[in-house]
Order: sequence, then structure tokens, then C-alpha cells
Amino acid sequence: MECEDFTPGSGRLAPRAALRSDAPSLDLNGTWRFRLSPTAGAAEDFAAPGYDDSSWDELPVPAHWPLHGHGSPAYTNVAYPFPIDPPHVPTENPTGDHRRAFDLPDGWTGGRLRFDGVESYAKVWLNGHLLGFTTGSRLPAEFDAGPWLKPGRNVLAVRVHQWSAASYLEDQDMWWLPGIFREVTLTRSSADVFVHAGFAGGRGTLSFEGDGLLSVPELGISGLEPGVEITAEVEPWTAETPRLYEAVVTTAEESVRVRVGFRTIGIEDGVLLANGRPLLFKGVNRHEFHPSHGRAVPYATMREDVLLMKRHNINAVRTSHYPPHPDFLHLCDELGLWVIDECDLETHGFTQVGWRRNPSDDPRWEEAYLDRMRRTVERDKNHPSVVMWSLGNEAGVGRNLAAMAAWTRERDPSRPIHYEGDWSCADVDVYSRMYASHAEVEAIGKGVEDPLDDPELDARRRGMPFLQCEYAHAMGNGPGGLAEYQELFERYPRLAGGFIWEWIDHGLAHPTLGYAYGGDYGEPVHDGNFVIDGLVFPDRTPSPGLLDLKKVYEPVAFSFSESSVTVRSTYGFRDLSHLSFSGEVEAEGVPRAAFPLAVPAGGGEVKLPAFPAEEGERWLTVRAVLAGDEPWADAGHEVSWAQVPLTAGGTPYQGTDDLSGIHYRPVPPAEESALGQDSADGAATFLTPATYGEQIEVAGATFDPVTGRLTRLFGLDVDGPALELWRAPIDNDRYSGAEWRWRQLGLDRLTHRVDAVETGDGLVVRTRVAPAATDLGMRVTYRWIAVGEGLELVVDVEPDGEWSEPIPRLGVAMSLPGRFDRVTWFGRGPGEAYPDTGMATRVGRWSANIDELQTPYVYPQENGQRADVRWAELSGGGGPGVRVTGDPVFGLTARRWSTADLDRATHLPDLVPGERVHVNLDLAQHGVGTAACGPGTLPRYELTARPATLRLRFDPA
Ligand code: IPT
Repeated sequence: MECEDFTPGSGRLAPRAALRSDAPSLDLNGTWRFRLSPTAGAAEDFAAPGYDDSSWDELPVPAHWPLHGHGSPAYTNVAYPFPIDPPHVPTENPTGDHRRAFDLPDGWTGGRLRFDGVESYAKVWLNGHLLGFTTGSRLPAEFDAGPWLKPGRNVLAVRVHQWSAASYLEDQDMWWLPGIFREVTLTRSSADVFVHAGFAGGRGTLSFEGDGLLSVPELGISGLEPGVEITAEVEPWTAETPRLYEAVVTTAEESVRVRVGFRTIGIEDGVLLANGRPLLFKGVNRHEFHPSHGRAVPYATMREDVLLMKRHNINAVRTSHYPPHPDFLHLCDELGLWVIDECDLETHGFTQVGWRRNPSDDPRWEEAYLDRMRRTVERDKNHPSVVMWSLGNEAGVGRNLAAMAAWTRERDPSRPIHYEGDWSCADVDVYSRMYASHAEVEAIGKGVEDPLDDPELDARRRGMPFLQCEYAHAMGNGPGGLAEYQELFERYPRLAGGFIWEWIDHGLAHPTLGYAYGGDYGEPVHDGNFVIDGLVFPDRTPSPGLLDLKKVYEPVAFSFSESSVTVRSTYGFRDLSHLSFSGEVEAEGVPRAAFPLAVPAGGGEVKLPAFPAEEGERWLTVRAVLAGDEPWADAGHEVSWAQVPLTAGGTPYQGTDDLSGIHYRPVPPAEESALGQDSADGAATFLTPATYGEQIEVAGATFDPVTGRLTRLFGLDVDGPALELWRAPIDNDRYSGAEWRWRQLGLDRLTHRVDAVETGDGLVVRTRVAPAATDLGMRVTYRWIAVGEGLELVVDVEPDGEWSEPIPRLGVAMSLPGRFDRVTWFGRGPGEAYPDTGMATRVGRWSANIDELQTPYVYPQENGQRADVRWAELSGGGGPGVRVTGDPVFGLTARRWSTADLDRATHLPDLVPGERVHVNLDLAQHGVGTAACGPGTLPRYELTARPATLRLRFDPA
């Protein structure tokens, strides 16, 4: 088959820059005629201008045909969804024939047909004449249309094969989505320019390659000839200060506009520099994705991505794993993001056959590799935002990668070259890794990483800056460990930061499943929900992970003394004069005082007002917000903040304890309980066994004498708090094997044996909680006593047997009538928090309804815990409420389904509200980590089985 050729294309014109030209162009997007064939070999008669396509369907261009009712999407991560036998592809090769007629405006001559993106192989005819073919899905291709254009009506025909030899080079972790998914244009522009704009020693340098003359009216530059370098007084471009100058290059045929940003990227002493200053990437990996349109992303959506990134303190993007739509880079220039522009290349699936026949080292593929790199660099070379070229992702090692690097270095020596897949770094300028642990990143930061075998390569690599092109896998609940990475990135100059994996969940809108992931279209080979691992949900709602990232990436840091706050800027390229600062004091979450803070542009120590002495919990919150509108956010947008508790004397607390609350700290051994002291022989001193058949009453509560369970509380029908060790596994639990071990252990099916139910001043229920088929268990004693109108509960937990590994959760679960729908609490909020997440949350008084407490992870899993809750009131439905108070704090979740329901669900619509409200009151949870891909929970956030005490109080409210 011709689509099984190693050659990347034929008939195409040399690649050139994506430019804004005044030359006429004709937009050929819109409604085309479309026909899908199951194999590649159908007759090509449809290319003839007179062919009757009236029986064909209609299809929009740009689009992926599987998202318009023709065939289905398919998702694989590493695996190829076809047998590995390059360059061959299956006979079952969905093939989309596309046709459209267009009228040429009067007087039009010549022009190029430009395709900005077609997956994976396109063969193009104009008026029945074959123009050629192209591969390289996320790269542009231009054909000379001139000789075949006719006045009046013209007919364009394009045959697109889903599978081709090129598919072997496009094994990125994403949906396989064939189609003409970017614009088609007929343009009379043919210009190419390469503008070189640097910034060094406080001045800009400017020159260009190409034809014509360049002018920059704002700088008084006009008539600059190619190859002549001039200097100018300019403001530099940085992602923080994206200053652009409009340049025009005029040739005899056309004028092209290029927005010039003056900046120089360098590496000195192993430190990555921009304009001579250290450059720290606070980055994300961005795939192009829209839940209805796939990679045919509307402009407004690209803009939304950039705005969201800017508003969440993200300053960099790796365009994983292909060049994005050209407009995305214009937005990065304009709004300010550093970009690693990655070539459209991945051959990851060869890893599953021991990298045998990997195209990266096979000379027959060299031209295809070089073609992809040339088209990347030529298209995007004028963007100041693009500060590094990346050869691709996960393509193993080999000569073709070296050839790409050599060509790139020659063509554009101004930008460092990146590629992660070859740890020897033989062909690149920066040392890059993915998912390295904190410990390894620290070793690299210190320059004491394990050596390479080759001393020369080792010495070279040791002199390179380091970045994590992927880290902190944002799949489901999480990622944990962000703050600890950032601390390292900011501490060691060699570390140039990193890029979270990844920006968005690629969940496809589905009529019954909510969002679809791998397997939902019946794919025989797929990788399930591994495609749902973003910082924003498919509809771009920020997940808690993005909110945490915003906090971790914030550019202003605060520290407190007894009378002042010290403000430190971590901006690299601007001062603090665009921010306004203020402080606020809340007592138990109720505002008490608010005041402005006069912070110098360079930061520094600022005196705090004197706060009166007062008992009770008070917090001082300081904030930095935009003083005026920025192109990416309005005045008032919060950039950074910090909180500190006030002592009773009214000064910021200076101790080292985390007074925000639990944020899980090791559970101290069970303390002596004030309730029902046990005597040495284990018998209660003041308690007597309950009598069978008689309900037990303690204050406003009724207990079952057999199970010891609370059945009624303040007149409400409740199902009493009982120990639970289980959480609906999060993705990091599932993919790390922890879920499997926990299920083996039976933590999801605990039995509760009641050993004694004793009454006296209160009630004591002694139990042993354990799964079947093992001798491990927990001895759990519940002690209830009346306090005022309410009840106090002390739960003592004592592990029984050899518990050798972390447990997911330690807490009690109860249920309330379904009429409850609102929770007001004092603790961390407003969002969810787990031991190693929730940096975005702050101590305050919050209120939400039960639906709002749920985090809609596309794959349902444990979510929505409010941490460090001092007290919470559950109310609603017109009846009395309940107040739960922690001593000192507890973790709270409230849901309309049980943990078991959440555990069983695989898509959001599976979660159907039931009759009850299920409430978890937790002492601790195991950390979240990032083990779905990368390191697990850091040891300090592990929850291990050990003696523990949970103290709660219930009051009518
Ligand atoms: C890494 C890939 O580069 C990325 O595309 C994505 O698949 C990620 O994994 C997982 O979501 S590669 C992996 C072997 C570390």
C-alpha cells in the first residue's frame, strides 16, 4: 500500500514560518462532503471534478470523523493498537474521502493549498490532478495549487487514511482521532522570514533571514535588509512581561506581520538563563483537547487555556507531544508563557517489544524524522515564547534523533535542544527526566547524581541544567508532593523547574457515560482512564490539583515575625509594583479587621498593625492581588496569599507546629480517656452490661443494645459511627498496586464483632473490627457520655496483629436522613484536602451544599474531604441540625452515596443519590502521592496502623 511508505510526503513545498500575511487567502473550512471506507483501497474516481458526491454525508472541516458519527475514537497510551510490523498497517484502515468545491474570486492566480493538520496520511487532488501526499499529523503541509487552479469553480479532494507508516511515529498517549482536524487554506502568501531578536547587556539585537525589508515602526526601524544586525533600546520579552513589537516584512508580493519579542536564552555554569537571569519553569504539559472536538480545538478554547494557566501562576508549557495549533503560540507570545515546542514524534510502543525495530535508529526513517523536525522549527521559529526545541517524546534512542538535533542546532543555534528519552544527553543541551523522585531531583540539584558509564558524556551532562519535562502525574485525586518538588526547584540553581503531567483530562463527552475514556468505545486494546490525568476536568473546570499548583507556583512568599510580615518576590523578571497587598484577621472564621499593607516594589519587611489580645482561634491572612487589569486577569485577581494564626496576645504565632490542624500528623498513642477508665484487669469500673431488648439512652441518643450502634440522635434517624479503614481507591491507589493489596487484606469488607456493650454514666462499646480470613484486626472501643445537651464520643483504636503496610483511612462513618443538604464548617476550605494536598485551602468558615462538596473526578474515587475541621454543622430540609465538634479536628466528607457505591462507580452517572447522607468523620487518611505514574506518597504522609484516638462531640443545632 502506498500509505506504508517510509517517505513522509511528496509534492510538498519547503516548510516555512506560519505568518500573518496581507496576501489574499481563501478559507476552505466549513462543510465538506465525506465518505468513510473500511479499507484503504477504494477507487480514486472521487478525485475527478465531475464525480457525483451527492449521496455522501456532510462533515465539518476541521474535524475528526469519529467524533461525527463515523467510526469511533480509540485510546491507547503506550501500546500500538495494531500489530508492530513497520511500515505495515492493518488492511482494516478507516479511510475518509473528503470533497469540496470552491469558487475562486475574480482575478485570482496562483497560490498554495495549506493543511495545518491531518491525521495521519492525506492524499490531495485539485481538479482531478494529484498534488501529492503528506504525513506528520500535527504539522503543516503546503502544495503548489497554482498550475491547476481554474477561474470559477474548483474541486478539492482529499483522501485520509487513519493508519499509515507514519502512525508508527505518532504513538502519543492520547485518542487516535483521524481527520482533517486543523484549517485548510488557499493562500497566495509564500513569504518566509526568520527574525532573530535577542536581548543582552540591556539592549535588543535584531536581524532577519528572508526576502524583503523589515520595519518596526515603534522602534523607528525601517528598511532593514536581511542579514544585517542592529541594536535598539527595547524592553525585553519574558513570560512575565510579554512585551511585543510589531514588525512588518515587505516583499514585492506581500507584507507579513511578525510580533517580535527580544529575548535571549542561554546556559551558563549549568544554569538556564533568559536575558541573563535564571529561568525557572513552572510548567504544565498541554495536549490539545476539547471534549467534543478532540484536537480540533476552537480558538476561544486555546485562549481559555492560556488565561487559565496565567491565572494559576503557571509560566510555562511543554507542547506534549507535538506542535500545537499555531494560534496557541501566538497566544503564548502575547500573554506570556515560556514554551518547549515539541516535535510530533513518539514511538513508545516499541518499548513493548524491547525497542526492536524502533524507527529512531533505522536509517530508512531518517527522512521522516528530519522532515518532522524541519516542519516544526520552520513553522514556529519566530515565536519569542518558544525557548527550546524538543525532538519528541518517548522515542527511545538512535541515529535519527541525532540527525534531528544536528539539523536543529545548525538551523537555530539560539534555542537549546531538549529530548528526555536518551539519558546520556548526547544530542541535547539540557538534562531532562520524567517522574524522578524528590530524592533523585535533589541529588541532581546538588550535582551528585549517579554517573553515566561514559566519563565524557557524564561530565557534559553534569554541566547541564536539569528539568523534569513531566512530573506529578495529575491523575484523579492529587497530585501529592508538589510543594516538596517546588522547594527543591527553588533551592538548587541547576534545577530549571518542571512540567506537570498534564493539563487536561481527555474525557470525551458521551451521551450516557458523562465523559468517556479508553474502553468505552469497545476498543480491544486500550488503557482505560489513563487518559484522564489532567489538572482541569474535560470542560476545563479547575480541579483541586490545579488550585494547589497555583499556590505552590505563587510568585510571592510571605513570612511572619511577631510584628511584621516579610514579602519576598520569586518573580524572575518583574518587581511587585503591579500588586496590591492587604491583610485580614478572622476570629473563628468571622472577619474582625482588614488593612492594606504598603509593600515596596522590591519586597521586604512590612510592619503589621497591633492586634488586641483575645482568646479563641484567630488567623491573619495576607494577600497579594493585581492592582490593575492585566491582559490575562482583572484587577483584584489573587496571585499569592499566606496565613498565620495569632497568639492570644495578638502576635503571629512563631512556633513550628502546623496549627492549621491535622494535615496528617502522626497519631499519638491513645491517651488516657476521661471516660470510663478501664481497670488493670480490663473490666470497667463503673459500667454494667446492657440488657438485651432494652434500647440504651444516653442524653438525646438511642443505641442498639446488641450492636452498640447509635440509632437515633436528637430525634433523628441515624446509623451510628462505626470504624472504617477503606476509601474508594484513588487512581494512585489503583495503579500503584495498593488497592489490590488492600482488597487482599479485606479492608473493604470489615466485620464488626461486638465484645461488650456496657452502660453506666455513659455507654462503652468494645469491638474487634477485622476482615474475614485474616488474623489482623483493630480493637475499637467507643465511649459515649452525655455533655450538656450533647454527647461526647471517644474512639480508641488499637491494632491487633502484624500490620505491615499503610492503610487508606482511619475514621468512622455514619449516615443521616437524606433531608440534610448543607454543611457549614470551620476548618480548611473551601476545597478538598488530603495529607499531601490542599495547599490551596485555608482555615476559615465555609458553607456548601452536599453536591458542592463532591469533586467530580471523571473516574469516581475518594474525593471531597474537608480537612482540619474544628466543627461542622449539618443542616437542611427544615428540621433540626447536628453539630459535630472535633478535639481538636477531624476530616469530613458528606455524600449522597456510600463509600461502597463510590468504589463501584466507573463513570460519574453511576453515582446516584440515595435516601441517606453518608458522613465520614476521619482521624486521618493515607497521602495521595503520584504513584499512578511516579513516586508514591512521601513517608511523612503515610498512614500506618497504630494506636489512635478520635474525639468528637455531637450537639443539636
Ligand atoms: C509518560 C508519557 O511521556 C506521557 O505521554 C504519558 O503517557 C505519561 O507517561 C503517563 O500519563 S511515559 C511513562 C513511561 C513515564
